[in-house]
Amino acid sequence: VADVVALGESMVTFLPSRPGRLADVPSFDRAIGGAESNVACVLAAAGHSVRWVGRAGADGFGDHLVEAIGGYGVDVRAVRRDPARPTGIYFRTAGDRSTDAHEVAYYRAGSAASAMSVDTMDLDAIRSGRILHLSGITPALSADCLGLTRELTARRPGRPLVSFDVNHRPGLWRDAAHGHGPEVLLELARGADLVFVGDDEARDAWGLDGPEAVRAALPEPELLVVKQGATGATAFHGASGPSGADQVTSVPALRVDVVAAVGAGDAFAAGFLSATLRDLPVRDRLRHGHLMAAAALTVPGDLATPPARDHADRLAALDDTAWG
Ligand code: KDG
Repeated sequence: VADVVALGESMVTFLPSRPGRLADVPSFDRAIGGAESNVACVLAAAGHSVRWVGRAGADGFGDHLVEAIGGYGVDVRAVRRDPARPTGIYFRTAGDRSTDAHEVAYYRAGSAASAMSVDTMDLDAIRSGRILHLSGITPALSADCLGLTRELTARRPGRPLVSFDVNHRPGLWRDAAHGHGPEVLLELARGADLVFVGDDEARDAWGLDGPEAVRAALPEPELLVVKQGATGATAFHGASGPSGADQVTSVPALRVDVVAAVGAGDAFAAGFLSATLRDLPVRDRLRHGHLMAAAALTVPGDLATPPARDHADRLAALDDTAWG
C-alpha cells in the first residue's frame, strides 16, 4: 500500500530565462509542473512511497513527465497515455518578487488529462494508498474530471483519507461551462477529510475573511488548514471528536527571501502530509509544511530538494522563540 496516491494533471512547464512580460521573454527552460505531482515528488524525496495517477499524451512531453516524475522515485505505473490527445504545457513569467504577480499561459484545453473520468481511470489504483491527495485544479479541467473528483470525494466507508488542496485557479474556471468554480470547490472540500486553502483563495472565491470564517463555512473536514501566506498557517481539528469542539493551532511561517512562490503551496501540503503519515502532532505538521514551503519559495521552479528528515525534525523541534 502506497503512503499517498496523488491524482491530477501534470504539465511540462516553461520557466522564463529572464524577467519581464511574457511578450518579451525570448526563451524558456523546460521543467515539470502540476500541483498534485509536485506534492508526490516532494513526498517521495522525503522518503515516502507515493504513486502519481494521471493521463499524459503519447508524445515526447508525456515521456518527459513520466520519466522526470518517476525519477523522483514516484510510482508512475498507473499513468495512462492517450494517443489522441496532447500533454498539457504551460509558460510563465518570473513576475514581481514582492507581489509574485506573474503571467501564466496554459496550453492544456483538450489535453490527455482533461479526459480523466470514472471510465478512463483505474479507480482501484487511485484508492490504493493510505492518503488520496486531490486538488481543485482537476474539477476545473472538464465535466469528466469534475465527475471523477465528485466520485472520489463522496464519503464512503473504507475510503483512504482524502486530502484536498482547494487550489482555486480562476483562469481555468472562467470559461468552464460545466460548473461555477467557487461553488464546486466548496462542495468538494466538504467531502474531504483534510483540506488546505489559502486565506487569499477563500477571500477571492468565497468572500470569507480569515481562518474562523473559513472554518464556519467548512465544518465537515476533520482537519482544515488555512494558509495565511507569509504570516503562517492555522489548523482547525478535532471537531468530530467526543467534545465536538475544535482545537485551533497556529504556527508562523519562516521568513525567507522569496525567489518564486509557485510550488510553495504544494510543498506545504507535502510537508504536512509527511508529518501526518508519521502521526506527529498538528503543530509539528504545520511546521513541516512551512519548512518544505520555505525550500520551494527559494528556488525558481516548482520543486526544491526538501530538507532531509532528521534535519527537518531538528528544525521543527526548535522552541517557540525560533519559530517567532
Ligand atoms: O501549484 C503549482 C501549480 O500551479 C503548477 O505546477 C501548475 O498545476 C498547475 C496549475 O494547474 O496551475
